[in-house]
Amino acid sequence: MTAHSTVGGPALAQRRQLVTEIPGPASRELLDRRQRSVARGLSHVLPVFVTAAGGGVVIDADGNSLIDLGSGIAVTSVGNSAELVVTRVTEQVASFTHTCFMVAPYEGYVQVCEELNRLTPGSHDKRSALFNSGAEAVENAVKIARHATGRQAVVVFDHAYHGRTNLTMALTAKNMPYKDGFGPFAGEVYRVPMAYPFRWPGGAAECTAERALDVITGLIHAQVGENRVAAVLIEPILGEGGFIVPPDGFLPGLAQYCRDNGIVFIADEIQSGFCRTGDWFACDHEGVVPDLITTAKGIAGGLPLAGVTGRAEIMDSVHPGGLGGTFGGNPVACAAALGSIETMTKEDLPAAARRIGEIMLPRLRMLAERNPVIGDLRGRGAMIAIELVKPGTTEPDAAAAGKVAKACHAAGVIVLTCGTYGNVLRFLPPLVMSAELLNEGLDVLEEAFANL
Ligand code: PLZ
Repeated sequence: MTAHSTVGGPALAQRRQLVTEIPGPASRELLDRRQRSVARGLSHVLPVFVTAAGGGVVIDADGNSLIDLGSGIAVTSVGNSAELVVTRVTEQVASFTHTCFMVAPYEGYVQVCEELNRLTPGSHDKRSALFNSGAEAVENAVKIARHATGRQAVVVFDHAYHGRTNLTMALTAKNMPYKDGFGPFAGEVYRVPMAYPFRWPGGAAECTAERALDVITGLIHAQVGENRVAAVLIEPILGEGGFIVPPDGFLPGLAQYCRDNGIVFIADEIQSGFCRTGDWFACDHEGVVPDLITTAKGIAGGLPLAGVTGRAEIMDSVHPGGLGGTFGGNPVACAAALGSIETMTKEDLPAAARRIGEIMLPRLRMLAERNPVIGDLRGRGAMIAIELVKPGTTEPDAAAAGKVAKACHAAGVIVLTCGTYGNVLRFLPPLVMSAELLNEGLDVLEEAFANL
């Protein structure tokens, strides 16, 4: 990618440039208006207001150009305002904006479903349904699994994140800020331990697929009953929970357990999907074929769209009219998805994600060697994180993560935190980001650690 590429966005110079402090006067004025008009429950990571974004940079109201290592939480994988997204959306918005697929259907919806059926793991007969948000997709996956099995229980994991609606709050593990004071939550949700190597009792070496599966299946047997379980729902690499990568063999073993017990295995690939981890889907890494898969975020280059894709017999167990919504699979969002998928294919973004990982991992490894506050480095492709702890322990150090993130923001690099304890720094660059820009972002990160 050249310095002024149009791939992944308008011809914005792909560079970091600060012309004011962060936030500058224009952003400060907008922050003030925001405070007086927007509900307090909505927080923000960065104190700047955006006026443009393209490729791997975000421009703020004061003209600062920031390096984006967050992609709007794993959404703009094809870059902001990617060329094919812009052309397809522009054409679509000029021809028609909405009919409601349940009223009068259109080809774009069908095309997106065809693409989802083709790209998601497994060559079996599939069907898809489209929705507006990740949470809505997860809710519908659970509805479908319950309908197909005639069972009610749903098994989820420690550190899981699945959304903020009532059912998905119940599926999400972390109380603050997602659940506190928002109950009562939906029933028939059972939580089991996650195969989290860094925090496994006895240490990472003890965290084998076999042991973790023993614990989990034992709990399901004792506390729920296999025959009552409609679905096991898991993020193949946990996102909000801290970019937790389970040991090899864990996901295949879990999928096999589900097959053996008539349980629908649902992979929530809302954060890990669409090229992010170096494959089209994180499940592909070990050849895992979920029964249902939820997608959103990266699917449509920033427009709101989500999907549930799965085995035809499970998806089609639902009666006509049992699924839907006014806006789900909106034609403009579908056009954006088709533009995104075409970009991912043409630019080979799974390979781009692997290249990003190959740049980040060795540099972060060296950073971890110099900084004992980094207790763990993990992830795959362009979904990489470091977990910060009190040196020599596993005690989370959220304050250090916050300080490093703040220092990066002040220096013009967008980084995000995550994790149940808020002590994980995660990196999710747009997959079209140039090596130079990525390396500059990492320089700033290293400086932030040096000043910690
Ligand atoms: N499943 C795996 O990562 C969204 C949440 C940001 P929606 N993650 C970002 C926040 O604080 O609200 C997510 C996810 C996984 C489901 C969801 C939910 O997707 O599109 O935010 O509803």
